[in-house]
Amino acid sequence: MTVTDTAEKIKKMEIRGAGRIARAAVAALKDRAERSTATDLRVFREGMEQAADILLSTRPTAVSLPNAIHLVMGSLSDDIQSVTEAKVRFSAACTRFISISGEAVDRIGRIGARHIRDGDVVMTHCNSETALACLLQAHRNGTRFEVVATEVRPRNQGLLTIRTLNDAGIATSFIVDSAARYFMKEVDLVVVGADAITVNGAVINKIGTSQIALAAHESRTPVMVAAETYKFAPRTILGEFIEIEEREAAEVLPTVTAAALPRVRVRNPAFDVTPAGYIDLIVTEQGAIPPQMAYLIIRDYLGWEIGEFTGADLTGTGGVP
Ligand code: RI2
Repeated sequence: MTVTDTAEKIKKMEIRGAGRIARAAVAALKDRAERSTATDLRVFREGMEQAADILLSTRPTAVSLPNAIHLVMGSLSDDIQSVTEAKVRFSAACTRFISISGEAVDRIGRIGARHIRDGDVVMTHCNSETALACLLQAHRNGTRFEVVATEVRPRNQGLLTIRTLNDAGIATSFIVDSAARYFMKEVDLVVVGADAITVNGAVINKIGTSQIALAAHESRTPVMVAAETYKFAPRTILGEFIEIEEREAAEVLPTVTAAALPRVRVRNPAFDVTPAGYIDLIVTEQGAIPPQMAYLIIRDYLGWEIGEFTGADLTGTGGVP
């Protein structure tokens, strides 16, 4: 698929889920590189940078997108001599990312499944392929458990989740988002995915996650986050905030209804922030960590060091420190 088509589908959420967005963007960049007719290396690079910018501007919150793009664009290093060499290296980097990110989900599933026990009731929110990998693997291991899945207004991603669970043969209760606390007393474990994880271990995930984590905290129910290492946000080391996407009002209220209520403003944030204190465990493909260890993931596995930011504006005055 072309870069423009992929960007459009990501914006409209026809392609959604932090991991899928990253893989789709990388696949589109690979396609763009392979089709490029540029013969000049500088022109080729510029074309790829423009394509990367189009994809980066689609959705602001899931850091899997900039992390994945940063990773593959990094393969276009200064020592490259020709467009042919650039295409070969870039294509290999894209293939590698797509395959590694798929393997990461499987690995997280195997690690996360160990935290689900016979007789457990597990609550999940939204549609995370990584969180689902844990549930599906536990089911394949023969663990008998039930799931409580939320609806996930306004885009109803919960429907995708219950279809997958139903097809796998996992007993599931489907509830409206506002019933999460009501059912929490029956829940043994909450499992969710992540769109971004900050250096202090806060998890940015689908709107409503923080309310569920708060209810879980109140009833001492453990919260497990399933997230690949490339969902950790390196720039939060510098105090950069994760932008929370606010989507259009029409997702919440039909435009005609809203038009009849001129003094009402519809707010539609797509994500919220769950502080590290409400999270017990983050399962990555490198192992399960407490949220307080997020910095180590950024430093040791994501390969981003403070050195990467040389030239970045740390002063807020436009200067380089
Ligand atoms: P995986 C989704 O965002 C949800 O917030 C989900 O929990 C998260 O991405 C991670 O998904 P959206 O695209 O990468 O539905 O685990 O807004 O599939």
